[in-house]
Amino acid sequence: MYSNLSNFSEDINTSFIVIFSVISFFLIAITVTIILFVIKYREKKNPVPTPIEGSVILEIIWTVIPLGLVIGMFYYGWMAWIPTVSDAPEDAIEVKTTARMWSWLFEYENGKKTDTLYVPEGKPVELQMTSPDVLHSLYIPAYRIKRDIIPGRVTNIWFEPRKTGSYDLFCAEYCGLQHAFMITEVKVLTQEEFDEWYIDTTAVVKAAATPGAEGLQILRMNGCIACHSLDGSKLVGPSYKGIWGHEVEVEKGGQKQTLLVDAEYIRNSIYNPDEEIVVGYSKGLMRSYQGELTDEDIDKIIVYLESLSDKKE
Ligand SMILES: [Cu+2]
Repeated sequence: MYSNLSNFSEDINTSFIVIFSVISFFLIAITVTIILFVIKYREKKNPVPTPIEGSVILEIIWTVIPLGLVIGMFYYGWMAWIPTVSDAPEDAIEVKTTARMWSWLFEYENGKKTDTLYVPEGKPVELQMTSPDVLHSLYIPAYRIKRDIIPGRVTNIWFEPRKTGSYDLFCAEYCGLQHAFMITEVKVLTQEEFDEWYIDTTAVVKAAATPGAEGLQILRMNGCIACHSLDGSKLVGPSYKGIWGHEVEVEKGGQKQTLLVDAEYIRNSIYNPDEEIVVGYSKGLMRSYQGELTDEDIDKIIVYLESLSDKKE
């Protein structure tokens, strides 16, 4: 039962089993006692109620035993929880983690960026987490860790994966319409596999062999495709498919207008998303990427949009 997937699993599992055992015992014991008393002391057999005297010994027993039990449960919970929020070991791999509506971004010390968390087996990993928009929460159930991510603050969490494989990583704080899209994976590799993956910063260059591949990479890394599909389906925002070079009806300053989807329009939609809203979509759902995406990035995105359209520049 996932007993050794991370350095925290065993202690958290123990505290769960202790607490679950205690409450299960009392659930059964109390239920059985109620049933027995209902039968034994039913009114038909005891028409006249017997007066009950107080009992100091009983009072002490049913105060001291539950007190010991709750302190015991607290002890196991506390001892399992404290290490998860303590400082990571010095040699931990640091990964800058950004949670945003509605995707994840992991940035490594050598500048490598991914939307899946790659880590080596048996090495501590520290996630330094921030959010540019709303509250999120990083949750890796298999590792028994969860921590909130707060806009304007950096919160840390660390763990040491003990076994290679893929495990779910998702947002556990309802953060808006596409909250459920904030699911990705921790991929635990062997040290050799990880080293090989880590030094391979050529991935972007290789992808550039097909037109628009760099643009697609930028869209993925910035979480754009959580809200804008690539296949024409309608999500929170309009799809990227087949828009380039076509006309689109937008609402601008309270009036409907027809605009051409050109470089100007794309740039404005990224920098001032609420200015020209495509009819049928809502305002206020996208933040500006001014200062995050450069003009050069947008040019690369445009090359990709062209590849999704029958119209060329
Ligand atoms: Cu979220």
